[in-house]
Amino acid sequence: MPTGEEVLVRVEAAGLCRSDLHVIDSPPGGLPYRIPFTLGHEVAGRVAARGPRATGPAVGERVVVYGPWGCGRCARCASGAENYCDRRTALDQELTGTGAGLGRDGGMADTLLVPSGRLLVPVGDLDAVRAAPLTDAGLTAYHAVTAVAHSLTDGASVAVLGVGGLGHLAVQILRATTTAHVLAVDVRQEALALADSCGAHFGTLSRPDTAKVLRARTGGAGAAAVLDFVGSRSSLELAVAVLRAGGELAVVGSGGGELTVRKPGVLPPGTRISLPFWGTVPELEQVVALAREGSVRVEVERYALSSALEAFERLRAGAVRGRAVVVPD
Ligand code: FEH
Ligand code: ZN
Ligand code: ZN
Repeated sequence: MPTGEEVLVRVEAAGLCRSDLHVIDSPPGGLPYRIPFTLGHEVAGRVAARGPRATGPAVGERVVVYGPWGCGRCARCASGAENYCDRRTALDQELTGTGAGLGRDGGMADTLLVPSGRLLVPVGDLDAVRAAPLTDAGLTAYHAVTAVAHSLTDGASVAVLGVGGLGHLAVQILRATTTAHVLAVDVRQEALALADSCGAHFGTLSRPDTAKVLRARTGGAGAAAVLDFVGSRSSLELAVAVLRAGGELAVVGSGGGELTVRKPGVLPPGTRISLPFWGTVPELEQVVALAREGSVRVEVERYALSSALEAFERLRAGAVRGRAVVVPD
């Protein structure tokens, strides 16, 4: 039973993420976490019980769980930016783990014990299977769009590299919150079809001439911003080739690619680079609001929790359309 500020959530859905595969594939001692722990950092459910000092949503309320659990006390956490908690990067490593399902027991289970009600966002009547991905895929995409949004004025173009679990939501968030011309790139034709259904203005397969094709779509100046949800060598090379001078590059994907930052070098003058990580509680509230108003809709593949390994293999093979979500049996 929950004690103090803790809240027990009965899990209704948990999304799968490539970061889960990194955890699964890590060699012994390769994780900054004590093992074993339960996976699942993208969770929706219903408040089942609250500790005596708990705050936030009441018992019975339907919620999503903010995944990056910080110390709750530093300046970053006080502003809701627990994704950038000062104690997570501090040498003393005061925190145990990154959050739910990442060093702490997560939501690929029947229940999830959450340290505080400050980490819960009410979702009203949003379907849990479509709400869970808002906490990671949706929130990370929203945070990345926010990082570059100031450059997306006056019909500027933005390139979205990778239209998977995060990219398809980024397209919708861009269409709902900016006037940017959205250019989508992926290696799969079905992903481009998804980008089109999400509102992308243009989509193209990744080919040797993609930079030229995209630059032509921008009238030659290049994309004011590039959101790279792949982060591979080839996606970063494409990003550099299509960026407008004075543009914004947000590298979100952990695809192992590298970029040399040097002057003079491959990056256009004035380029600003960000490495956005997850998002903040206020941003999660914004993403939930966009979903509740119908501006953002997660494309999901639903699996029983007992079929999670099958879902992970489809994710590993790049075969998932949108986001894979498991539901307790
Ligand atoms: C979690 C932990 C570490 C790196 C990246 C992630 C993302 O899946 C969170 O969105
Ligand atoms: Zn994740
Ligand atoms: Zn903190």
